[in-house]
Amino acid sequence: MRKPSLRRTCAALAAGTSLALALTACGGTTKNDVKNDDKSAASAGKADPNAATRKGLTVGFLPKQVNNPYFTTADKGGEKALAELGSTYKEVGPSSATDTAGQVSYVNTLTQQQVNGIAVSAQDPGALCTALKQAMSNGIKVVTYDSDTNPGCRNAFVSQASAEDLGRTEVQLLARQIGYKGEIAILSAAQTATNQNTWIGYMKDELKNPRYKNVRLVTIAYGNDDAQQSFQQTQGLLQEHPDLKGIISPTTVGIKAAAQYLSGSKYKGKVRLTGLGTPNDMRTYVRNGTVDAFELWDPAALGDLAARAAVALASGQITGKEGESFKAGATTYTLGKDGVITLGKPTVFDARNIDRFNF
Ligand code: RAM
Repeated sequence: MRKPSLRRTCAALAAGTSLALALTACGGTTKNDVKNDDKSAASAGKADPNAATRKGLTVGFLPKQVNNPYFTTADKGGEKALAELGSTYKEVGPSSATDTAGQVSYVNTLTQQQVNGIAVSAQDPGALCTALKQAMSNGIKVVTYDSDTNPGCRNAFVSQASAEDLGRTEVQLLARQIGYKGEIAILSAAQTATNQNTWIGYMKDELKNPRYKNVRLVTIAYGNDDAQQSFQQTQGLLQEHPDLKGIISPTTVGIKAAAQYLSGSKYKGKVRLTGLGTPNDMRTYVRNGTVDAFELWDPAALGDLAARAAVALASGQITGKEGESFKAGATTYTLGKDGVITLGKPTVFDARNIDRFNF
């Protein structure tokens, strides 16, 4: 019997398995072979902070959700940075924040297209791991931004702010608004979202402090970063917990929907709401007294940093190890534990400063 030719075997593999797997099995077409002909630090696995910034790269942005204004702003920041660096931006992604299979297939497509870098906000920490490892083994540099995967499944994580600060300050903001007394609830995004779950972990820890002895977290609801589901979840929270005094929604989609619900209900101004929102989404609700204060970072600056980190990785200036540094615009960033790069401190918005911001 004749042995199948390598080409035919590979064609069959490509048709029957994920293309990323086929790429690895069928050497000769992988990015490693095509592009790793340089002797840069990137291919040697050692960072060279003085390596030249490579141009002509392609970085694919894969947000949790493409039709979420927060990600539109973040990814525009990435696009602008890549244009400045002489590289190319592309964006792919699902329209639902609970489509982990969709995110996996977008990673596989980017791998197949042999992009140089992927910047991804993970809907689920574990679901993307195999596909991202496949991308990395094909020479693609992977940064997570906004929402991380497991540290072994990417080169670096570009974090919006300290997760601990975000979790604790949201509890502090709400507790102050309800006079440190009463039932509170959390309206989160997807149940699997790494970023929200990390922040919620710190919120629970903050609540252990005796100063919150009269504050009780009664439940966590999930609106899946869907406006309608988040609105209905808010309505459900108030029906089930008529004594509720406050809600924390650590998602731009959730806080907007909760504010919309509260402002049209008898709870307006009585049930306090804080969390993470964009000033443009929340302006109406701050002006009409539904919301006192909430916080966020600049999403465009997060996208900008994700793009620059991907290019620094592809240029060999960093490899993802703790202690390495790279320049992003005028600022030098140093990688922390597990390859975490932190953008900075979030801004708290209230009636006094909200009109100074436009995003
Ligand atoms: C939503 C998403 C995103 C989160 C922001 C605060 O847009 O869940 O991941 O960082 O809210």
